[in-house]
Amino acid sequence: MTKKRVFSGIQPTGNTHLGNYLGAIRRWAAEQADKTNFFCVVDLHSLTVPQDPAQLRHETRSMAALLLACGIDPQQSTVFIQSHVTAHAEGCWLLNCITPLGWLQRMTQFKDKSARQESVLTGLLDYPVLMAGDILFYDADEVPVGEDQKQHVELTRDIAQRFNALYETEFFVIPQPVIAKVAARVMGLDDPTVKMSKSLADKRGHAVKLLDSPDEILYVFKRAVTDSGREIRFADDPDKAGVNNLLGIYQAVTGQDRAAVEADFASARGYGDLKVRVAEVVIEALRPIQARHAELMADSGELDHVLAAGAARAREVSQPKVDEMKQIMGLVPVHPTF
Ligand code: ATP
Ligand code: LTN
Repeated sequence: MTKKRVFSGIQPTGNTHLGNYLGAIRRWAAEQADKTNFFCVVDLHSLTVPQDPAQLRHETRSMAALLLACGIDPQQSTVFIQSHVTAHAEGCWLLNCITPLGWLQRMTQFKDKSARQESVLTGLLDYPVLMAGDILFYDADEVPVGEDQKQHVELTRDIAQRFNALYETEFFVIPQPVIAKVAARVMGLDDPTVKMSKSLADKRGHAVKLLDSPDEILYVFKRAVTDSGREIRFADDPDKAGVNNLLGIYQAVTGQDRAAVEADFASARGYGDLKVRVAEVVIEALRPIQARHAELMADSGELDHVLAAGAARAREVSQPKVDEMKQIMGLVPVHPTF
């Protein structure tokens, strides 16, 4: 049986938070063994909003180190930096030329992010086309992402189907989004009605960042917004969004089912206890990740080697796909003898 192909990406914009870990990275690591995996630090996507060059360079390496620290194994998965593989930018242009503008203008993330910017860059609008290329140039069957990226994967399917229809081919594999059942949408601790987000994580109290100190994690959880009640159980009630979010984090970290989680808190004395207990399990889960991250960042050799090998493997897969796509679209290939 051929293995399923998996592609996913994460932006190196710093502030990697618990939502990114529980909704994405941890699952990539947990499910890598039986699949052919490509995990990409999508630095080109980060350029769609203004970045400080030195910081972007640092965050890109730090993000790659974090993927390894979270258990992604370079023996089982190809880990690479998007800009190291030119097929992504080259192929994105080709996809741009078959993607209707209206499809991009409708994207929720574009509407949200552009509303927050004074000046909106063209790249921000084009962001989902670059992402479609990431997925399609690897013939990915599955794209494990958080709930917020589902629309982009659906757009990827539309772009692939449009290409296949226009050129009467089955060239592109039509990928499926794979969304977690637990922690698909970790909410902000300061406001449980918005998703925990890197772009809001500079505000203290919004997110638990994977590299935060134990003291900071405890501080942020202790200040988490809840409600005026005392009952600690999952509830289908928007007023309970804060408690649901804390219980959901606890559930995802401990791997228990809902009933076991509620039983753990049966004798708790109010929300104060809940917050401290959630903080404790998160601190313990992040401790080994932080230690391994520090080790990888202190000695760049291992990381550089993994990333160079990852880029070489990623090129082997994606460049022939983009070259074939150019031919299908009518571009003249370089003559092989010159
Ligand atoms: P931003 O909100 O600034 O766009 P982000 O927090 O969504 O950034 P990304 O790098 O875009 O971070 O996302 C990496 C992965 O984490 C994606 O698969 C995304 O779906 C997932 N993810 C992001 N936020 C959450 C969240 N709050 N809960 C669960 N998964 C999330
Ligand atoms: N847009 C995604 C990151 C991303 C991605 C991808 C995810 C870029 N390319 C390809 C899955 C597959 C995000 O913001 N989380």
